[in-house]
Amino acid sequence: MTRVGGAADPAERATELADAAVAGDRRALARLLTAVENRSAVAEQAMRRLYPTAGRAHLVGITGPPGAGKSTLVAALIGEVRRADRTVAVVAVDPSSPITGGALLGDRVRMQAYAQDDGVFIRSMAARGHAGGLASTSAAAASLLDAAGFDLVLIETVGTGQSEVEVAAAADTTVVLEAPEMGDEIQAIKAGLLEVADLVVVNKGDKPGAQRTAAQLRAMLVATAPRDVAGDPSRPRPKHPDVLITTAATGEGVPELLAALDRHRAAGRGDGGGSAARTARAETLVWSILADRFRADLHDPHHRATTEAVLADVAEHRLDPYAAADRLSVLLQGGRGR
Ligand SMILES: Nc1nc2c(ncn2[C@@H]2O[C@H](COP(=O)(O)OP(=O)(O)OP(=O)(O)O)[C@@H](O)[C@H]2O)c(=O)[nH]1
Ligand SMILES: [Mg+2]
Repeated sequence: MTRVGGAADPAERATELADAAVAGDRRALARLLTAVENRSAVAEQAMRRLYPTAGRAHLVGITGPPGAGKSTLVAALIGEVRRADRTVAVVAVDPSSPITGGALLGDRVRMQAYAQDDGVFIRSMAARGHAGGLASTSAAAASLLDAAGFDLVLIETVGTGQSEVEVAAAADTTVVLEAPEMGDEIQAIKAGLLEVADLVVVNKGDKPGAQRTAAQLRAMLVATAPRDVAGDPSRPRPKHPDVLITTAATGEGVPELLAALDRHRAAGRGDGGGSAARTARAETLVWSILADRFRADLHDPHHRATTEAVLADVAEHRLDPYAAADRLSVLLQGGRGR
């Protein structure tokens, strides 16, 4: 018997793993996600093979400050999705930690309930490397889970400012989670979070202040509602997110949340609004690949000495950064097509 994924050549190995993952082999799927995490050649080959078959799943980003209850809510959502006999994959992407990948660890026990359920797949991942790593890791993982046939793919990430924007780039629907009485957090979400939210959820509805927090958020959303930008396809569609209240700990409000997710999905499909999000995601994916390639080329042994000299000139103000970019792009064009 040949071991799945035993091939040495990345393309062959990716083909084996991809086909096995699509056929329902969860260990093969887990290995593909490890490859995505490591940005390995296997991940690239698997994406080449599977991306054309993806595009069916509803990709939902769930973000918000630490401790707001994202993982608890995800666990409750899994239960709700399974009761509706739909399948769900969860990827918790940790933007900071290169090792623990542990955004879901706190909920090990709750998630353990689904260990034997083939309709549920749960995975923590670390987003390594440069800016944009979170978006490209999330988007690639989501595409593979999509191709593997899950109806819903939930992407949990802790809100740290930039990360909301990045997770939004990987999702059809972005849920921003808040908890009552988070004080200064309200200011933080004002800046970045609300802009990317398709749905705002105040969790811990059992705590005092939940209604007040929801009312504050609603007022804030009205005050900052974007004006409709007609006829400019390059501008994202203005968002008018609803504010829901959930108590993830008991499941209260979770059926309503799933219904709201389904409505958002249906609306995006119906009026073509979803295609702007999909085009933005496509740009994120392709751009991160181009950026990786340029960076790799700059540090390639053929070019490293020149790159370092040019960067040193910029650092010492002997050369302006635009002139440096001109010089390096000429260099790379000469070196392309290796
Ligand atoms: N009272 C109450 N507590 C909740 C509720 N939902 C979650 N919690 C608690 O809030 C704490 C944090 O929950 P998590 O689900 O781990 O929060 P998280 O947003 O995933 O946290 P990070 O992944 O660390 O960013 C835990 O102690 C939960 O039990 C809720 O609806 N009500
Ligand atoms: Mg969590």
